[in-house]
Amino acid sequence: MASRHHWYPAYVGLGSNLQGPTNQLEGAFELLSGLDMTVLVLRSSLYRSAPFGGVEQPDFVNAVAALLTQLTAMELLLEMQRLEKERGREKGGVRWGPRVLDLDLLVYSSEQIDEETLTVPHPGIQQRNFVLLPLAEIAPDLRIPGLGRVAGLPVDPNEAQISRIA
Ligand code: ROI
Repeated sequence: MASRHHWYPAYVGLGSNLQGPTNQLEGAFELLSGLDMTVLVLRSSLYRSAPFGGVEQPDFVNAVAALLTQLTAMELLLEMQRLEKERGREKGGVRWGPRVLDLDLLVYSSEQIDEETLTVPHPGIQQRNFVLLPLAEIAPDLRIPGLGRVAGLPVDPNEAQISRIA
């Protein structure tokens, strides 16, 4: 077990397009702020975004949370998966289909992790406006291992539109 003396910055992407997406995200921020050994430091605005990935489905609401945590990346991932489940997310739904709550570990400290169940930085960060825009709102100067400074990353002009809603 890693020592519990250090606090690591971690960024989590939130998304929902079912069962009241705005309320789902509000609830998810609450759940994240209740995690053991973890502090919710910042939350972005909520953004409405057209679905990415080719499956026809309702628009998403997306946001990003900044945490400080004493959990390891893998421990944090397991906690996030527990919260998704608690919120009624079913495993084995349509790939790239709709979801009640999706929590993605985007960045964990300066770590680069490539394991079967966890890739950090999250490979979907680049050119997904629904991740980049909320992340740039709260952490423009964050340097993502392998990618560089958040505010310097290109937003994809071809990606479906996104707008700040709250
Ligand atoms: N599209 C958008 N806009 N936002 C998401 O959070 C999101 N999540 C997904 C898929 C279905 C790939 N598309 C998405 O998992």
